[in-house]
Amino acid sequence: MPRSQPTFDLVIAANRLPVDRVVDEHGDTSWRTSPGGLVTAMESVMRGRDGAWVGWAGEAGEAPASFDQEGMYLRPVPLSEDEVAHYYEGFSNDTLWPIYHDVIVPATFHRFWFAAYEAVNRRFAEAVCEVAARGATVWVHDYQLQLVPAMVRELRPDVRIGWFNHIPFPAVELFAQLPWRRAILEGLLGADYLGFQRVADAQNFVRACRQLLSLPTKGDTVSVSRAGDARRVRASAVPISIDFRGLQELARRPETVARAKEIRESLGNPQTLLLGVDRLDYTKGIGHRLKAYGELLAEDRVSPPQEMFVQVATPSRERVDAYRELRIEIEGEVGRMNGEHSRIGAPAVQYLHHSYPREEMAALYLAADVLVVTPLRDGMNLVAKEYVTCRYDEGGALVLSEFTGAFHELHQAFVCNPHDIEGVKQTIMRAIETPGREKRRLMRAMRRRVADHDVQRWASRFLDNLKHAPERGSM
Ligand code: GDG
Repeated sequence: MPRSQPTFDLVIAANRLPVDRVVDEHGDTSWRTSPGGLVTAMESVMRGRDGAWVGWAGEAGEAPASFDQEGMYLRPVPLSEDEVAHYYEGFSNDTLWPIYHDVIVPATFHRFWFAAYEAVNRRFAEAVCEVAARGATVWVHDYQLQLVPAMVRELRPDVRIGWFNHIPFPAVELFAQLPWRRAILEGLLGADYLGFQRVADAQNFVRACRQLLSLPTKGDTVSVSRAGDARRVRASAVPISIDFRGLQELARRPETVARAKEIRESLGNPQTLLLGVDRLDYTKGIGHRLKAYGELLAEDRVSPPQEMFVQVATPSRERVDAYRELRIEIEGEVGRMNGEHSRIGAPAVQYLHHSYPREEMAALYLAADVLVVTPLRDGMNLVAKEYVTCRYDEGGALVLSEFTGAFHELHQAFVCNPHDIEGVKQTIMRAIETPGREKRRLMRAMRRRVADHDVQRWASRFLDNLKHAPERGSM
């Protein structure tokens, strides 16, 4: 007899489940919770309530059966190899990602990619409905699942639906390029509440509904009326954050402090250690940063071993052409810079194309005098917030692009426009040369901001906004 399907009051839907499969030396597999802010935030909101998470387990083919992990019910959604290529690498990462990041690289459009996106979104919606209890709260995440809200509403008008966008929402002129713009807006309007990183993102969404769907809008709400279903959908900013207390605790551990010291020693105890940490993504402005630093090296304003630059570029989306090309370009540039400016034992740029454990990331943040964050467009940029969190010693300086969501919160950063190479050079030099006392004052203020606005607060704000979203028929 099959057991009846358990149902839950809170259902999260995100492209990935928050677990990775691990295989031990005997070939036995188990699941390890992937560390990350989203999981921490969800743990905090799920405490004391029944929660389920619907998502892909990360490997193409059949999905494992649903299972419990650390108090959460995980419901894997299967994706075939073709779906990984078309829904995920194709439509999500080669169509939507460039459009939503101001077309830094051209977007690719394929009708069969969208067909896969639709099919996979439907599968997610069905899985959500299967595990959602009557009247449940459903929280859908990110650009991969924009059709899910309307699909869930269709199947389950009893549940309350929220969606949060981790990346920017583009200006209507760019969004309008999408041949499937109507389907996407209608998909999102299935939600009761839509959360964005910045006020401008929410406004872009509302404007798109007005201009492309001719829907009435007022302030931050869009009015939808469809066959007797009249509703208002609210779109507003709820900037994401990180687990301040958890990460700070990690940074304070004696092992982390010792490792930070060791990192500095292994680099010859430079006067200034500059650090970049990014997924290897064209949105992150790694090339612009290297160009600026290369010119500072050429002008002898910085030189190894006094100044050392470490760039961690975490491997990302390696099967998408634009990412392959980016890797070739960045590695060519690093090679050139090292050829011209390195000394024996003191490279101009230490480039690391690796992924590191959290402990090592915390030690790197603690070791770095200047963190350089120069995206051309970024929803938030958690790396900036992680850096200030780790600096319990109030040391360090943050160079931050004005095109990140974090710029709207971390007002005491050394701000730059990454397109203005001369400006980036000056900002880096200011971050190096500003006296320590002044930098400590700036760091203290940024730390206060992140401590007060941590990921737990973000999650409860989102759920609160969802709970208080306009009721149906409240036109
Ligand atoms: C999207 C949006 C938004 C990186 N390398 C390693 C590692 N990381 C961790 C960082 C940080 C996370 O990955 C990256 O987060 P970001 O916010 O910087 O950027 P995206 O990956 O593009 O994230 C972004 C975010 O969603 C959340 O809403 O802020 O705008 O694009 O946490 O620490 N972690 C470990 N090893 C690595 O090598 N352990």
